[in-house]
Amino acid sequence: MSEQPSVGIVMGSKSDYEVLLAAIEILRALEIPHEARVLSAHRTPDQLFEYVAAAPGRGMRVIIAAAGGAAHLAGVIAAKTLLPVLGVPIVATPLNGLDSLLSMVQMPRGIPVATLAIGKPGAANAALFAAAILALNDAALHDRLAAWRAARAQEVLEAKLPD
Ligand code: RP5
Repeated sequence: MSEQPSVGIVMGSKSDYEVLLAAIEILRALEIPHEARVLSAHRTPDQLFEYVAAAPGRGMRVIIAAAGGAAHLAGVIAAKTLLPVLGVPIVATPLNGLDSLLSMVQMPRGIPVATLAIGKPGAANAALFAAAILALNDAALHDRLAAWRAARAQEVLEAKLPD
């Protein structure tokens, strides 16, 4: 998107991208300007700090951070910004995402990360949570979010089961 991004999606590796597509598709559907970057707390800490420091000045209002394994990305971002940070734990090791979840969710008091579910459901909900935050000050987005929710409810009501 060419517009200044309101939501920044940061993932620890390109291998996380498929999961983050669940977030990107929802941000697109809700017409929320966003961008996605690969930056790692462990592999590119200096570049990560630069990105986070520049984010508010670039119009960013929420950061979604996704990582697997020893998933310190969201916590490190939260340590460097007052923007809300939404964490998405990724399945990346034989521990099936429990490692990522616990690494993200057990933040020390004072540095919050709002941690979502492991994998694609968490990625989708991170996008919806970001939308809810932005909708507090954007009536048109609020209406798009309400319509999105209503459409999902309609899908449930219209679900056809096999005979
Ligand atoms: C984490 O390590 C990444 O977020 C990814 O989930 C995991 C594996 O990364 P790769 O080895 O696939 O680059 O930092």
